[in-house]
Amino acid sequence: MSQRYSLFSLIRNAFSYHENWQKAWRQPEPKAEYDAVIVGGGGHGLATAYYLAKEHKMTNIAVIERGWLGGGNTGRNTTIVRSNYLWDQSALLYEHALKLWEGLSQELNYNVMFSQRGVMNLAHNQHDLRELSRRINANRLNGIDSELLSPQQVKDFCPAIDLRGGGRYPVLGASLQRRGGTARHDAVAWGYARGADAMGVDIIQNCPVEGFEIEGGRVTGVRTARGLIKAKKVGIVAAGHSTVLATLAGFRLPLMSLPLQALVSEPVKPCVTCVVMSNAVHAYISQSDKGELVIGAGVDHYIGYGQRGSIHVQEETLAAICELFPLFRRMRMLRNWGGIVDVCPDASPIISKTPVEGLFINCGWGTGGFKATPGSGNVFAHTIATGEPHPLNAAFKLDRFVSGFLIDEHGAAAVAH
Ligand code: FAD
Ligand code: PYC
Repeated sequence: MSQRYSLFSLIRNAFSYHENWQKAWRQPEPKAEYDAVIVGGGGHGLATAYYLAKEHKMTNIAVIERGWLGGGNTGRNTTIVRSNYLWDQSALLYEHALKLWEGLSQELNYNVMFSQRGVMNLAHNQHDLRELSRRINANRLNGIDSELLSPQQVKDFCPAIDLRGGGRYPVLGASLQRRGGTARHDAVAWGYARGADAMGVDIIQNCPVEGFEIEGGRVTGVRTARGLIKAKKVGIVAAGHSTVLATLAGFRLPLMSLPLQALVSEPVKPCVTCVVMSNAVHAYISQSDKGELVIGAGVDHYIGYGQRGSIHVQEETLAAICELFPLFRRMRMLRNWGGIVDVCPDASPIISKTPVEGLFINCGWGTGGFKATPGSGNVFAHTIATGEPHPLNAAFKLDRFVSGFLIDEHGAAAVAH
């Protein structure tokens, strides 16, 4: 804990009902012009601003958020972090992120509660086993920790599981990434926001971007609900609304915006001490520090911007969870919610220049971008600052959908979509 938040200030603030609690970031009026504007104040946008300021010394910049920081998918996700992706390009990008996660609380001087409790992906049939083995081998060739567990090792690692899987989903094994785990989603947004603000970045909330100023094929600013803001460079990081913003800038993206749901139970004593995911049953589970079971589903298969989904998807997810964890059959669910995930045809992100000079885009993380937050912000900042991709995001260009060099990560995405 920093001196700013010393024990004395905590006690003083507790007795003054937090009246004098120091603000974690300023609420500045937007300037008329910035060197760069980031559209979207989720984790990725805030991380981008942080690394632009820290590593590229670009401090005359702003993050423009239409709602509140982290109010999009950052604050709605189930916080699973891992790097066990199949192809080299993705594995290296997600592993870059995982390494940054490992030092993030220290880097930001803000506890993001990163907990490396291990992530298991279950196999329920021979095909699952072969696919997991292939991915584990690929991970190990990239120096990423990944191991294959027998059913008994699965049971030892997560005693709450019933290996019979209700007869429908017998557990034949699992992959395990021990360095994977969970983090506190809000804290990630707040930590990056506080860090960026301290270096002079303006964070402007309640300010939707409604259009782009483009002159001679080059972006010169953004039109917002609070007026025109000029900018030499603009980065769009607006998960759930990437296609909406691209349309405003005059180009199209190969994305579908789909609802993705999650729900939490009443809190109980610690009983699931790792993350368990299963592609086949379209469900995954972990336990929050408050004790709630955090359960997620696959996507709802229709395009929607409602930030909610269908009841039958929750029912199927819970049925599967009860088959794998019969001891949870009497648990009550507290609440559910949805986010809008922008899914690419190859289940990999786009971190790229766009057809508009000076306009960059970071999108298409689909169901799995939270884990990438630090790495994504880091390489996107490089792309914006230098005008060229970082070696780790060079393969994630928009033109791969023209060249055909797709990076198919449907299996590793591990959430049905
Ligand atoms: P966001 O946090 O959505 O930020 C984008 C911001 O852009 C929003 O705040 C939005 O308000 C803003 N914006 C949009 N339009 C405009 C505009 N016109 N002007 C200004 N601002 C605008 N990933 C994992 O790795 N692990 C998981 O366990 C996981 N679980 C998930 C569970 C659910 C239920 C959901 C919905 C997603 C999950 N994800 C997970 C995916 C993950 O949440 C996202 O990929 C990631 O959070 C995207 O971060 P972001 O910062 O790009 O987006
Ligand atoms: O990408 O690991 C993931 C994930 C888990 C839940 C949703 N996405």
